[in-house]
Amino acid sequence: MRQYIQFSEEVELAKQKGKAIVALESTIISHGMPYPQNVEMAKNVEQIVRDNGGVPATIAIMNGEIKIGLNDEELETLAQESDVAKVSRRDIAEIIATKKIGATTVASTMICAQLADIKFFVTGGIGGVHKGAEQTMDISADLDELSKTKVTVICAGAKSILDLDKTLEYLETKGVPVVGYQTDELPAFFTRESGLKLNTRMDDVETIAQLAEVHWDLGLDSGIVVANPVPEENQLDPEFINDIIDKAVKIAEQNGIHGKDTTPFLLSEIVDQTNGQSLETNIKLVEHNAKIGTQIAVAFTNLENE
Ligand code: PSU
Ligand code: MN
Repeated sequence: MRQYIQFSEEVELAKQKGKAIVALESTIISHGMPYPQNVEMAKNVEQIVRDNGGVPATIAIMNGEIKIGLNDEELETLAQESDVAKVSRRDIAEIIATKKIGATTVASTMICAQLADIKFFVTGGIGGVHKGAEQTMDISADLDELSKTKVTVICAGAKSILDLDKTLEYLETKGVPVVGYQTDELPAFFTRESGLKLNTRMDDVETIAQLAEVHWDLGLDSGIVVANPVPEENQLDPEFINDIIDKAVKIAEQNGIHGKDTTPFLLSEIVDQTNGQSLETNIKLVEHNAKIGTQIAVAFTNLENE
């Protein structure tokens, strides 16, 4: 078989040394945030992973290869170029075969991480069941991926651009553990609470690492979601942001936005409508996820070496 995976030097070295590697996605860079905040965020988050004892592996598709770990030039390309494809499971083969540039979503980053034997992945928010899914059938491929790919995803829950209730129901049906980190509720990305109680709460990173070890030891071959609420001082007022989200959802409907364009459209509409306030919160929560996610990955590596 052809070789499809290309490790950066930093990640290659980390693999040899058995260090905790943390995967990071690139759709958040290319389609989730504006330039130049997107590339600044990407670099900061990588540094936070290093500062917490891990090694960052930002993932993207370039030159017919899956890149595990990117250099500054590659990050800039993803942040600036307008023709970067948004790559989910469906698109991986096409973008590799045609040698286009692709930014990976949660679903495809999980796939690439598993191929590269990386078990922990930090992002902002996961995709989910969209509002009105009864009509549109718009359910993110992220959820199905979580049901069958062995990667723990550390996020700040999911945005209330989604139907969070149905998103949790879907994950329950698929047998995906959703762990609240120091919270009883599913965090709603910009806000710490959604009103939706979680089945599982854990207050320290070691216990989460143990859960992951047991889950995978037993051959329960799914992903795991760790929901880590945005820090108190960075959260937005729920009424303020939910109002804006509702408007954004309506505008998307009126403009016939659908398929893979929906989430990026809503994200950029929300940044505009909040005059960038949502962007600041978004960056802070990813940074916080990087810290906690790396601590979990390091705890897991320590367990493996016991
Ligand atoms: N949610 C966010 N920010 C993001 C995304 C989701 O708050 O950047 C991105 C992630 O890459 C996620 C993708 O995997 O959007 C989901 O897209 P869709 O809803 O089309 O599956
Ligand atoms: Mn969708």
